[in-house]
Amino acid sequence: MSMKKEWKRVQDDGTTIFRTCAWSPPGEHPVGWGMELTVDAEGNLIKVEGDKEHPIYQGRLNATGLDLVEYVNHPDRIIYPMKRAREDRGKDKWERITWDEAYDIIEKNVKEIKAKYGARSIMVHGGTGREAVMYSYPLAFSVLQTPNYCYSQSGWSCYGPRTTVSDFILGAGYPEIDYAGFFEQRYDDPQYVVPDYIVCWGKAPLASNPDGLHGHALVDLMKRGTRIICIDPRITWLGCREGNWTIQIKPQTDTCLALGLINIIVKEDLYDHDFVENWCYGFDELAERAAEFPVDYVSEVTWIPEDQILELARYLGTHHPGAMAWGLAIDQQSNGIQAGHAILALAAITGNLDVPGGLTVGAPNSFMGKWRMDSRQFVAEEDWAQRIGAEEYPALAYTHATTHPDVTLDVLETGEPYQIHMSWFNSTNLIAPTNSAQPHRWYEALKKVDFAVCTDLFMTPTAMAFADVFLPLSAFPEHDGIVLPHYGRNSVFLGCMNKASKRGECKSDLEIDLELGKRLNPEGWPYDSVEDFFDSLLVPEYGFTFDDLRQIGCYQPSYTYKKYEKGMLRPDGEPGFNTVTGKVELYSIVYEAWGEDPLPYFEKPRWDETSHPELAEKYPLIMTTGARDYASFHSEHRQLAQMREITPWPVVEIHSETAARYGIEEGDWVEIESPFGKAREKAHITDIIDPRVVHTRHGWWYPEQDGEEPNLFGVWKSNINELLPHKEIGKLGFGAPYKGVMCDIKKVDGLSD
Ligand SMILES: Nc1nc2c(c(=O)[nH]1)N[C@H]1C(S)=C(S)[C@@H](COP(=O)(O)OP(=O)(O)OC[C@H]3O[C@@H](n4cnc5c(=O)[nH]c(N)nc54)[C@H](O)[C@@H]3O)O[C@H]1N2
Ligand SMILES: Nc1nc2c(c(=O)[nH]1)N[C@H]1C(S)=C(S)[C@@H](COP(=O)(O)OP(=O)(O)OC[C@H]3O[C@@H](n4cnc5c(=O)[nH]c(N)nc54)[C@H](O)[C@@H]3O)O[C@H]1N2
Ligand SMILES: [Mo]
Repeated sequence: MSMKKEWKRVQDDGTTIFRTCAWSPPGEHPVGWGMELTVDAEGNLIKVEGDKEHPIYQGRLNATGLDLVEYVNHPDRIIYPMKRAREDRGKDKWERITWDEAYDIIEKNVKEIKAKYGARSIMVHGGTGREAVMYSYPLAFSVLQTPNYCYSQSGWSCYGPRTTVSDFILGAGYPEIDYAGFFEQRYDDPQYVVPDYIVCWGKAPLASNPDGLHGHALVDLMKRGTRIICIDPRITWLGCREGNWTIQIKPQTDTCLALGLINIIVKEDLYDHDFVENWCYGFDELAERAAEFPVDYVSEVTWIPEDQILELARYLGTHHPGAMAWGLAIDQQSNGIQAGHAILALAAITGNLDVPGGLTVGAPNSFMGKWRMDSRQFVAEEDWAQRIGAEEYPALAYTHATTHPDVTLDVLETGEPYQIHMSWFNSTNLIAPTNSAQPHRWYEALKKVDFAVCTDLFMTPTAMAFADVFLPLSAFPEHDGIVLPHYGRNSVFLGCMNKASKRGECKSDLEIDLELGKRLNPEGWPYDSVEDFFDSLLVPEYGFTFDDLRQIGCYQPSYTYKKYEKGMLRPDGEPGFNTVTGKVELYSIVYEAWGEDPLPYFEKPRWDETSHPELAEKYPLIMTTGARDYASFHSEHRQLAQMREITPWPVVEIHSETAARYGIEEGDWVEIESPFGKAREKAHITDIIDPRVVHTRHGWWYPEQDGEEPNLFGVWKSNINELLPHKEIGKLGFGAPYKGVMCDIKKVDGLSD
């Protein structure tokens, strides 16, 4: 497959148009938007357009992508390396330095800290799947050679539960909605079947385009007759279009609903006998467990009327094919592993795995992922064994090459079993409030660290609070790279990122890894250049070079359905799935070995009126948080005038009846309080939300405010993660209630007193 236009086209007016695929920034998952960037003769980005020849996007872009020119050229961008004395942390006393000086300071500190306390006393903090996600693990493992890479979200509750469930129940990566992304002819490919339905279960892909999924594909499919079924406490745009459904659920009760649906489908004999008999393990045990979930009980727990539950179960059991996609809201529950397990079981027994128009099951793809994980060889064995949280949560340690987030905070606070002396913040603004729950505790604990580095594009509250050295990052139009939607396990294409524009002395994550790697661990970094690095990974896997990819722009691999029948999913080449039993494990052998219940089960929400009736009067509402907003990616984009025009303030969504009861009107400032903390957001009165639930936004800070301590760009004012508990996690260490904690609200006079 090849793109038609040249990747670089010089115009008569002296400008140049570059074809490229985006990763981050402007802050996104590896969606890989196809773009055409116009750059003037001095190398400044002046225009962005969608690339109509891109097979997936066909010219469409998201809001933050369209605002790329403002982002890239923003005057607040940090474009030179800087340092600051340790006693000046929290003060705007930065001094410009050269890259060599920055690397010298880092090298000296790393060597001293390693000699004194060992490599494990260094911690790299990373965030979600921006471009850095590929390069920050190797930064930890083969540049700094520490075992401690920390993703600080309590219970690793984004993608952690989903990928773990997928690994052990299905023996593959997170299965994705089949939107014909693998086919050049897309929806017209003769192998493809348009799904009868897509369930967006705690997932809102139009705003989120999560993990590489092109959300707009759902609109394409609606136009071709697909019914979208949203299971959500809020009614979203997708959920209220004609023919689509919204099943309004009480937050954090999804496992109960999934088991209730399985029960009806089994009892009414609506399941796929052929798939269950040949390819599933533990059906009878699952059916027995599901029988504990009769429809009246499920209705009481989930707030969904009984007739809706019955109608939904019968619909799923009698319509084919269908894609059951479970999103972040399923992970962000203490019961997240069980919720994911039950939903995947539902997709399996209705015969929707690896079939056209169902869920795609990715064949293993080692590109980049293998290199990233192989970098662990540069961590000493004794250090690896002492990775934080590995002893307490072996399941998480086995599936994720990271520390356990909640245990990490405990270790930072207590210094036991060992102290952390150096932090590197790479792609996380963790107090902002994004990744961490109880950010104030992380803040207090991280202040104690002897030496800290932050890499970012803008000054953030996190960098202002902690960093001694700040390394300025290039945006994706400013460097070469490769974008890999779905992180390599369901990748519908490989996209080429072409360096088009330039700002200051910014460098990419990969360039920093390469340059610092050559100083600290040359054996791990034998590549002469970024291009040499990509060639060394591309050629063995695909047989083409980075330059070849540049020419074609984007490479789409092919896809084979029903791989389990053809011996294409297991390393031994036998038919079946890559699990212990070779089948989809409705009953999990691995969970059993870890001391977890092998079947999905339902646990009450940890912090609601059923688990804490004594607090029900004080906190009568349930807060869900962080449904994605078109105009931001987590804590990014608050500096951008165009994005702030769309979303000027953080808003708390409140039903009109609830607002009337509290005397709150549209635009009032509201204080939201949970048993764990308080924050302020502006009221948005809307009947899309259940009257018993409020929805708050996350990631808010105010770059326009004073950045110095104690204000830190107003980071504590709308810090919704202060309301979330620490360590309310599932048994295997995964899942935390980011989207469901009891709360109360009151009208206040402003953002602060
Ligand atoms: N209450 C609540 N909190 C949540 C959520 C929620 O739903 N509710 N969602 C959670 C989820 S799912 C996640 S994954 C986390 C995300 O949390 P994080 O990923 O930690 O997000 P940010 O705090 O925005 O930090 C990212 C920083 O990286 C910088 N950056 C952007 N692009 C790049 C790049 O290419 N390389 C590098 N090195 N840096 C870059 C940005 O400027 C920004 O400062 O937030 C979580 N927080
Ligand atoms: N623009 C933008 N895009 C993003 C991000 C961003 O910050 N901004 N973040 C990225 C990241 S890291 C992630 S993980 C993805 C997440 O993206 P998605 O998986 O789409 O998840 P969310 O948008 O957080 O929430 C989806 C829906 O779940 C609903 N919900 C809330 N609580 C519950 C519940 O208890 N049960 C059910 N069934 N539904 C519930 C919400 O109302 C919301 O409509 O988005 C990614 N994309
Ligand atoms: Mo996430």
